Amino acid sequence: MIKITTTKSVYEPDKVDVGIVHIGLGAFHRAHQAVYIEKNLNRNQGGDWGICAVNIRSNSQLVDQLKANDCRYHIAEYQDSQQVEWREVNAIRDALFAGQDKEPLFVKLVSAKTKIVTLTVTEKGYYLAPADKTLRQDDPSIQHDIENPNAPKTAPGILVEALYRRKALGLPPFTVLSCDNMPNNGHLTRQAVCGLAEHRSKAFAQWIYDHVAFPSSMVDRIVPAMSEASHERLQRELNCHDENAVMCEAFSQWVVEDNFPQGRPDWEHDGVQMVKDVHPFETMKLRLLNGSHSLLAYVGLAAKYKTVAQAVADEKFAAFIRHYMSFEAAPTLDLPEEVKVHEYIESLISRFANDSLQHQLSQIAMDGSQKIPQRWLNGAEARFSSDSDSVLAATALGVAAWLFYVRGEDLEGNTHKVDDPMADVLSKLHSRCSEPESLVREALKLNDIFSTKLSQNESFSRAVLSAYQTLISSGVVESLSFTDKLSNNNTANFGG
Ligand code: CS2
Repeated sequence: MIKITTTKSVYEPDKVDVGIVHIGLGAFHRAHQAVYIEKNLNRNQGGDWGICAVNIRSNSQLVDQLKANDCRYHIAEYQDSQQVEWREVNAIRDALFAGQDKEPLFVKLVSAKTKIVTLTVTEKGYYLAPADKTLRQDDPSIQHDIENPNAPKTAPGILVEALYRRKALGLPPFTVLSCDNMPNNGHLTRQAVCGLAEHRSKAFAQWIYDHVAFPSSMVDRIVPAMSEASHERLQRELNCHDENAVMCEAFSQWVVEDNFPQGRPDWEHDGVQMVKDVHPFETMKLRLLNGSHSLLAYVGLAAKYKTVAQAVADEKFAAFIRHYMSFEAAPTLDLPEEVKVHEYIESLISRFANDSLQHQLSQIAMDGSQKIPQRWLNGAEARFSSDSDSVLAATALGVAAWLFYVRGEDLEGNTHKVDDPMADVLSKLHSRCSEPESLVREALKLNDIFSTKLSQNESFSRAVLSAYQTLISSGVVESLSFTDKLSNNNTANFGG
């Protein structure tokens, strides 16, 4: 029998003021940030830090559904298939769909009560070139925002216009907190916002630079997209009839740079780690957790696995990501003092094994061009800078499997959709280069993804080519066999 613990909201939702506007109302926001705010409001019996959650592009249906229920919903936090915490959440006090008409959103953003704007718009929502993280001025949506600054479409454009209006009204700026999986996400958000603001005037961009705080944060909780199957499961196991419910793992972590000039919730009492420097936490999580996720996604899909739990249940895959984390990624990290990397790695493997989550590999495989630089390539580059002859077989296999995945067709001729802003470029690459040699050579020249340093590294190119050839000619099992050989040699040298 499954053990269910129930946690209720204990404050009066009507007594909560909205101090945070959140852009990107998806499952992750509802199961992560909103839960921290819920704990805060529960502990303080309400307060000024309720959330107005907004979608700017898609999913107006979720906004309507939430509003129909006074924005109250539930989270099912699965420790494993036997234990779940069922939590009521009232932290989202208002929801908005700002599709064509952004004015109601600007009313919120320009309110004196709004002190913080948080973002989960995914990597591509910042419009930064994946490899060098400069604003993609030539992107049609950014072009639109440059030409129509008062009616922007993108998140950076919305922030620029809102800050412009606040400045004109003599209101202090809000703090902008990115909650997306990017290294230095605060700095990158500022880069996108200031890069766009420069088109209004250099002086305004400088004002943002000088007066707006963009703290960085590391977010962590595995929250698969909700599917019909997960809703049915919640109905069956928890008798849940909440169409806005979200299911996730029990683990949750949020590390936030403590830089909020307009004030912030007293989050440190709700399990949020408020720190001076988030960078060591971000790179650790991105390269170890997300890096392994992406490896499991591309190599796992090539092996016909569907979920993360299925893939890590295969010993060869567990050995593969253990090898990647221990010998390829961990040595590149400047770890937070309190972290014992060996324990962190093992805890990730057991989190991945949580089979209640049904976390689809195809979900993780989305937007690879935007993800792999910070997950695999920055670490690889760091390794090559300190030792140009490094052997990064797992990373090379990841790149090869990604390259194979973006072909959109497996070896048996079954097709799948490649959901990626660079899908067209990648598909044309495959049509142009039918031979592995030219394909790998041309792929590594995509400097939106691969830095020149990496693409010019001979041993890396050779490793990717050899991994690609093995993958397509001998299959996944043979591709993974290198971990047996290498781990035996390496175990003795790894201190953990
Ligand atoms: C995943 C992440 O979809 C993905 O790319 O790697 O969403 C991952 O589940 C979270 O970052 C975990 O904190």
